[in-house]
Amino acid sequence: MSTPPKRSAVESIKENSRQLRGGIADELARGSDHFSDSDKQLIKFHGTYQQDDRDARKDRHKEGTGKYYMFMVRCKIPGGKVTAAQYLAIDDIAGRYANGTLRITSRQGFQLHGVVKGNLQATIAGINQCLLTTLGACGDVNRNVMAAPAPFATPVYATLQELADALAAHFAPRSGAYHEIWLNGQKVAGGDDPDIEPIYGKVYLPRKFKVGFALPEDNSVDIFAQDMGFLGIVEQGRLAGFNLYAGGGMGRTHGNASTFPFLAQPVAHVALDQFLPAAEGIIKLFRDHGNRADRKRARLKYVLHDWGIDRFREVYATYLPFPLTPPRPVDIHGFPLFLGWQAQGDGRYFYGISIENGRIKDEGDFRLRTAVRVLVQRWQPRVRLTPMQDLLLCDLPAPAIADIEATLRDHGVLPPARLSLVQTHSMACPAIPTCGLAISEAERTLPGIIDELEAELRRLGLAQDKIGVRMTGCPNGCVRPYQSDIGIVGRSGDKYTIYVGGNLVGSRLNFELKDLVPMAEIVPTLRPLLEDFQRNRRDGEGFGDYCQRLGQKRCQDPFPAVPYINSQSPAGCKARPDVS
Ligand code: SRM
Ligand code: SF4
Repeated sequence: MSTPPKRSAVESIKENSRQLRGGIADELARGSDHFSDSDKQLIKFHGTYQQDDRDARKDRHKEGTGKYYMFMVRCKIPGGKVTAAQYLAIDDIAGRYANGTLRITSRQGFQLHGVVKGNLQATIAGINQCLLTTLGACGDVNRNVMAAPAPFATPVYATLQELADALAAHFAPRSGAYHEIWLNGQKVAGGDDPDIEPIYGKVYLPRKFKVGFALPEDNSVDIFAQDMGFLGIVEQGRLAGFNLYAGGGMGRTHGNASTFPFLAQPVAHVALDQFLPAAEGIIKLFRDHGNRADRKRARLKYVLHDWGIDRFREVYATYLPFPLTPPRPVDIHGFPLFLGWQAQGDGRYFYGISIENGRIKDEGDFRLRTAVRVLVQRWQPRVRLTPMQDLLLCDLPAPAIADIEATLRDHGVLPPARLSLVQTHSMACPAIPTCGLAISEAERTLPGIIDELEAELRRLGLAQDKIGVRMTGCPNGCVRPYQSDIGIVGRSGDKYTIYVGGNLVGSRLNFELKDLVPMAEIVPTLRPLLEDFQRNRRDGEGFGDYCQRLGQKRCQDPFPAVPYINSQSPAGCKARPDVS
């Protein structure tokens, strides 16, 4: 009999942690500026990462002063819903303890950066005081549950949000460690937590686990990138059930071909009242069968990939208290951003503000953070954070319309011209200076690349095309770059791998166009392909669709010789889905 592979070091840290306590409380009391290696792993389950200021590394190394340690704190916000009071509280904490910015994440959460260890407890306690939490925002547990964020007053959208809340509550870690350490044993948010983990046990999950709720016409949560996705099936204006997807994930490691991005696959159809046992079945399957030896291959996607869908379904069926029903044929076709004004359907309106790379900040004449704070104070809207790192102000009366636009304009947020479509459809991860895994820049450099791309698209008459660009500072894929029309992934310092051929709804993976492209060459590398797209696209064909039609080899040819095809779609050619 072969011996089972040795479990990874993190497994022992979890097992010996007394349900996530470890030495965190002692280390906080001791007052050094950082945590030990094992507690550094455990604090993730509490919603915080130890980082260091990477801009300061060189100088501090020269001075011999060591790293400048600081912490990222992540809030778990199911469906991206915050009240006006919560928004203002987080804004206040960002100013008081962090670097004065709020970062909307690609999973509808908030992150604060630059918190020093001495302020960590006050930051996390402050977040709980406003009835938000950081518990389980990171670590080997169910992470923030995403849901289509639009506040439409319809039973469908409302139910999606309610179910996201119920699922988040059901799979939240139940250890009392969080309350003991950060809230001095007092339970402020949340109810009675017994100090046991009925689902996770002592070693929690093999790796992180992510869930999203979407609709065929609203896949803004990118259901294909989730470990588990619920795609709503609507009958007579109400949610009747779901197609359950499993096994999506983006992360890959350069030079390790056994790691790869993978799209979630439809596994079953579940009735509305079966959604929780159905979810529990997938999570338990992952708990029991996920790889606990190699963290680089520990995600659920590798179980599904290695087994194949048939065996996955067979094993999954043994975790279900009802027979497994096959998924229904459903076409996922919409990816709305909801920027600008929209009617909610109850006589009120919501307003979507595009936040470049999710960073809410004041910088010179651009005073976005102040503008949003003023508007939230004045109109007391519910606020929703979107999977594209944008922000929706909800429940507004008609008179708010003029005031909101004037306030954004006065604070330099609304430019004289409309934001370009390529900008509003782009995202970047934080990367340098905060992310310890970044090998290249992303958030700080994407705006310049977008400026250059905008000029190119204008020149080619393509400014009205919705082309999604997603940029990350390493291959982990934190803004889901492997599904977008254009993906730009940090490779080594100022060099990137460029991918093309995805689409806005995220229903297929893109492919490599070119590796090791210096940052200054990114737009010039795309230029011939954009020119050819402009000349030879089919009716309604998006840039990613066009690249997919051409195929990787011809896209990699600097001057792809595609025969000119006139603007009539050939019979049977499906126009691009509506992605307004
Ligand atoms: Fe992520 C790790 C930021 C969404 C895949 N991610 C990290 C860390 C914590 C770096 C670290 O481990 O030290 C980054 C912190 C950077 C910083 O300075 O803030 C980080 N990830 C982010 C955020 C903030 C990106 C953003 O621009 O918004 C997103 C936070 C979401 C949230 O609120 O929970 C974020 N990360 C994602 C997504 C997208 C998604 O979930 O839809 C992915 C791809 C989907 C997936 O999980 O496969 C993603 N992050 C990763 C991975 C690769 C995991 C893997 O399976 O290989 C890592 C690395 C790891 O876990 O070892 C990672
Ligand atoms: Fe960091 Fe890489 Fe994620 Fe960007 S993609 S935040 S560089 S881990």
